[in-house]
Amino acid sequence: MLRALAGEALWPPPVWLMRQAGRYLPEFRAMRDKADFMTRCLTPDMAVELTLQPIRRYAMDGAILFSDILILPWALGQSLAFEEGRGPVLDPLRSAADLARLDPARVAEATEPVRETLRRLSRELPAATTLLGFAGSPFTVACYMVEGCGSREFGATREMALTDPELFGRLIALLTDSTAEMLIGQIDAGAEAVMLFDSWAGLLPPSQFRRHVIAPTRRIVERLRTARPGTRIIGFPRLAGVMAPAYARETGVDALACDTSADMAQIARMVPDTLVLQGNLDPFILKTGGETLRREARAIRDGLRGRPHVFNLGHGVMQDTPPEHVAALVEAVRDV
Ligand code: 1CP
Repeated sequence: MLRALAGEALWPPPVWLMRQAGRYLPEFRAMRDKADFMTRCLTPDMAVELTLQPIRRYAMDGAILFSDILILPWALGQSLAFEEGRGPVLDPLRSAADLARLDPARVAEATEPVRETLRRLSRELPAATTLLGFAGSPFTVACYMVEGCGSREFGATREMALTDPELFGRLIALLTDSTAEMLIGQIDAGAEAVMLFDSWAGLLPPSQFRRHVIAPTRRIVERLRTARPGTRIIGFPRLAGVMAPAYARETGVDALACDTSADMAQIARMVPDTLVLQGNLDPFILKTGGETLRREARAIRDGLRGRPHVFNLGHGVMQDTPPEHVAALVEAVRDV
């Protein structure tokens, strides 16, 4: 996978899946009964085990650190809990006073268990398996911080961006710096490539997309390139649509992770040949399985033959996906 991320067109392409460690695996559910989600993220023994589960079963080419994008707000000092059936709940950030309570100086120490997890993983993983670190992008992390929970619209966040651009801009700047620092720490602890998840990028109109998605991502990429040259960076501006090629060109990421809605062949024509594409099978097709799964997976794979590609889904594995469908997908991608 590192060779593909460096721009080599490999055949067959390497494969890993977003949310490959998850509730669809019985061994994941067994661990879930033992400790709450934050404990699982912040206890290296558990996080290592959860990261390795899908590697043992499917020999994926990439192992993504078991953690969450919301560990950063928690490390900055914002309260965070994952409630059953509700997802993440944070103390909403709505004012300059709320912002002033965040403390970037806490992040390095608070995220030490994550780096310990990476150090252990880099010892335990097979050499051919690429260890991936990650973070949320500043805009997506800000969505949860301002809103205080998950949402379809993130109305409070988008309203703050428009009515108090100074405050919102300071939050984005703080997240940009902390994210770059945190990722440098992950790289030093063994992450061989990193992915930036911008799950809510597609909510923004073009002007705001440039300001809150492209510009901060470009700054993070520049910081990583200066501090740790050679690190491969994957960007995932979910639902960015026709803005995705501009995102790829202007941020300087090595790889563009495409969501389910993207026509990969069309995207391929809109970006430089050297840009690596990752994606983008519909997780619903994976869940459904059967001949459609094999046909659709191979259509994506075959359509990108000859250019650098990392096979993945367009979003995370759904929790009620039969584990044998994941095995069938990996087999379909690798069978040439
Ligand atoms: O109890 C549980 O098992 C909690 C479920 C869970 C898991 C397995 C959450 C809560 N996060 C995770 C792991 C996770 N999250 C990973 C680990 C590696 C892997 O892919 O296997 C990663 C990379 C993430 C990233 C993440 N977290 C994103 C970006 C990707 C995406 O899905 O768009 C987002 C938006 C989150 C927030 C989050 N964390 C958890 C939930 C339920 C949510 C979403 C809340 C919402 O609906 O908005």
